[in-house]
Amino acid sequence: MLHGQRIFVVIPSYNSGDLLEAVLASVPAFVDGCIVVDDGSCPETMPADDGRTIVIRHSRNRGVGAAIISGYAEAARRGADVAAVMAADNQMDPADLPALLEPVLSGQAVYCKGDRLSHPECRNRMPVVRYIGNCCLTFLTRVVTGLPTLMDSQCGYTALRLDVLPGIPVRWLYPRYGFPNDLLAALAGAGCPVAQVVVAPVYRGERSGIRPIVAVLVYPWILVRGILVRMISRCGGLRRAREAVRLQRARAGV
Ligand SMILES: Nc1nc2c(ncn2[C@@H]2O[C@H](COP(=O)(O)OP(=O)(O)O)[C@@H](O)[C@H]2O)c(=O)[nH]1
Ligand SMILES: [Mg+2]
Repeated sequence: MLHGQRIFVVIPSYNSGDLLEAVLASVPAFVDGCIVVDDGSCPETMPADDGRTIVIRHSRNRGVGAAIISGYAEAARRGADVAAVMAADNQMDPADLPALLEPVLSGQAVYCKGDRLSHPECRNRMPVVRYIGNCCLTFLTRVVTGLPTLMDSQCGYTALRLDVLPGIPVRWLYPRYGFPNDLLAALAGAGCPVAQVVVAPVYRGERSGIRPIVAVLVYPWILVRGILVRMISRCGGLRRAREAVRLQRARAGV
């Protein structure tokens, strides 16, 4: 609990090995539940369900975006108000979690995302190809979403108010690595306020599942799709999402 609200962490996991254990151990004590979504990994040791950790499984690999959606749904079922997403490869610093949650808990935003690009150490820590790719995708995602000050569109460290989910066209969201871009497009389309806070870029030689050639070929398609997602979100989910935002702001007195 933080500020009287129930906080869950969703951890999408695919062949994460020992790193997952380190992530779970690092999740701060104020977090009420951790939902690990195992996505058809090769047989590996998964943590046992306990008081705080819940493991759900997809029988086949459906992608990181689909896993996050499953995690959100499970967290909402268990009464969470806000769900943060942390990767299973220990690349998200738990010390940044309170700052990431703050705009959502205070009612300033429905969604808050991390921004590694504005961190003073980013250029030293982030591999140069990732840095350049991220800057290009951030620029294009600004165009697609209409969020002119957006930074680090590729950051997966996020916090979302779960009561906006019914207003978002969830089944249209891209289920794999372009998910954060698509979710931003959907939230922008629904008029939901988005915040961002600077978080630490963590690179300790982890292997990314994103292959550069696939990214170059697939991301343009995902971004074009994002325009459609934004339009669908604007038309379909607008009323319910706006109502949720209004209620939340009224509750927080903003
Ligand atoms: N559930 C699920 N998680 C995935 C999948 N692909 C990646 N992930 C998780 O998403 C997180 C980030 O993936 P990664 O490949 O490291 O991306 P990067 O850090 O942005 O380069 C990690 O926690 C992975 O375990 C997937 O297909 N399913
Ligand atoms: Mg990674």
